[in-house]
Amino acid sequence: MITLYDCASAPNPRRARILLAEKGVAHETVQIDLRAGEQLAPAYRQINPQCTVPALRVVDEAGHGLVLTDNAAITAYLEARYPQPPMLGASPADKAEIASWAWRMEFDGLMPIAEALRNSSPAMVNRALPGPIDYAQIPQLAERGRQRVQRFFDELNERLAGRDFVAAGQMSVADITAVVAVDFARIVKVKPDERHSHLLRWRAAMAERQSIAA
Ligand SMILES: N[C@@H](CCC(=O)N[C@@H](CS)C(=O)NCC(=O)O)C(=O)O
Repeated sequence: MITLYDCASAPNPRRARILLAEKGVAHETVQIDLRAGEQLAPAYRQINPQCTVPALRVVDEAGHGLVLTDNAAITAYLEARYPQPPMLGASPADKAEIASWAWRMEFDGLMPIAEALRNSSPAMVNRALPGPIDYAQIPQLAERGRQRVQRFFDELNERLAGRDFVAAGQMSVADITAVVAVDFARIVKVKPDERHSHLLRWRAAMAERQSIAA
């Protein structure tokens, strides 16, 4: 049995949700209310001491369980156990290209959005980083984050000129992270505009996929 600890409004669990849907993996979902601080409460801490979502609990027929506490582990596990369709690439070169672009989508996309949001939102005072430790906001990081998100949109748009997918000519975790970042950027008021025609074409094609539309 597979259980996803999720939060419907948060970007990182959405990455795991899309991956599970792309691979057609049956699972149960438990919502963790991040706004109410449920991730920090003792019950969830026991499941994931890092106090973050997503987490994936897997229990085999013999009752042996494991808990995967971040997207990297969830992706590695699901790709190994459900190889089709491959989301990390098939050939060595494709795997390398996808790994490189997936990291860029995370580092240049998701992270600056998180920096911009977490260092400015009144609801996140002292919660500038996820996890069990409280960290104070640094307003300059919010400003830098917003600049980097704008740059991310420009770079992603350039990358998608003449391409249907971010990497290796196939749907992959690089597209998943990119879609999640582009959509979540709204929270810091950065949106693609008419200058981002390649990005908008790609996003419209992604919307046709049930995993993304859900
Ligand atoms: N490395 C983790 C990061 C997960 C993460 O940062 N999740 C956020 C939600 S998008 C979270 O749990 N935040 C809890 C908090 O803000 O206290 C992953 O990719 O799975």
